Amino acid sequence: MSDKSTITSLKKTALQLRRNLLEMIGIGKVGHLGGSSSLAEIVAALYFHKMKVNRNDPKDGNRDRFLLSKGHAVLIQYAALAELGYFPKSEFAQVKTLAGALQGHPDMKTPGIEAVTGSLGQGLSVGVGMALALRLDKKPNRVYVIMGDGELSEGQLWEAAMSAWKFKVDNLTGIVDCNKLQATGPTREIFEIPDIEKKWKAFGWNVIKINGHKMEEIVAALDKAEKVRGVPTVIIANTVKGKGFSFAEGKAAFHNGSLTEEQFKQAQADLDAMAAAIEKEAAKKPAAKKPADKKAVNAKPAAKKQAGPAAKKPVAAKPAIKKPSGAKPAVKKPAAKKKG
Ligand SMILES: Cc1ncc(C[n+]2csc(CCOP(=O)(O)OP(=O)(O)O)c2C)c(N)n1
Repeated sequence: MSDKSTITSLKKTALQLRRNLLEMIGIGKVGHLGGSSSLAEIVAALYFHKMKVNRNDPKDGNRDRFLLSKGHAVLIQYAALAELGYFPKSEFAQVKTLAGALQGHPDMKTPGIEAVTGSLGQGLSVGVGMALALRLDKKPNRVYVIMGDGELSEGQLWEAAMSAWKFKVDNLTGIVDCNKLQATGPTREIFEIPDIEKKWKAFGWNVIKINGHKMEEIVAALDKAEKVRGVPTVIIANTVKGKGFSFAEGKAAFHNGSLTEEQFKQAQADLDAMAAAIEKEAAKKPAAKKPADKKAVNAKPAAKKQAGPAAKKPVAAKPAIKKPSGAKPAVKKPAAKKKG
């Protein structure tokens, strides 16, 4: 469990990422606001809490890997990489132009970008390969792959899912940004996958379902995933496309839209309101603990029958390397450099 100050700090970081996002999108420029903002909390938790990253060296051999398979949402990754100091925020002014270092989709020329992604369905394959390579190198690092729920209709992704189970790739965590919208409309209308959880389980994965905007749930899920041995874990994060921007929430039009001056001002006001809500929540005293419900404590969980690979139970392992807790964004110790 992370303490309240860590959670508050991470919520503030997510807010800052949204502010960076807004700065990049600006007025009258086309940008992926929707699928970027649905990821703000998850990206904040990964880069500023969970992942081992080196602020002084984006290519540190002992870093964890972040792959944005839904590469069109790269603005939220740029928002985080700039906060880490991998490039100056002045780059935001020329985002998505050939003049700058920040392309419209992830490009390995940008410090902190691990792979070219954006052709949907490919990131998990890259991630499985990286995770296997880390294992061969006997490194304790993890790979995180973020996918979209619309992206799940790509066949290559399921080949990678099968191989991750087959090769027991437990140093990889998949995250599905389940915002229920694609570029042009609801995922259920364009290519419905009725029960995403069952699908991943059938492919042998350990599945954790969370609210992808609740920082406590994100951090807890990432911690749990890290401890599972023998099978890969996927976190299915229930999110809202456009989260944080009142006029864009749940609207496919802001998948890759532009903002009017009025919408830009509204967006700033929305983020100011979010900041105030975070402060208010932080100032709240913890609620008194309710006495435990005897029935619930004594109830036995119903036995589950599963067939195929899903029947394999993930095994919780000893906690991995202890991470420093605290409110500070994860300033990681520069790890010892390895040649090659
Ligand atoms: C192989 C491939 N097909 C089509 C596209 C065009 N495209 C870009 S974003 C997108 C929708 C993705 O939906 P989802 O994965 O749910 O992303 P999110 O809604 O979270 O942004 C599509 C079809 C693409 N980038 N790659």
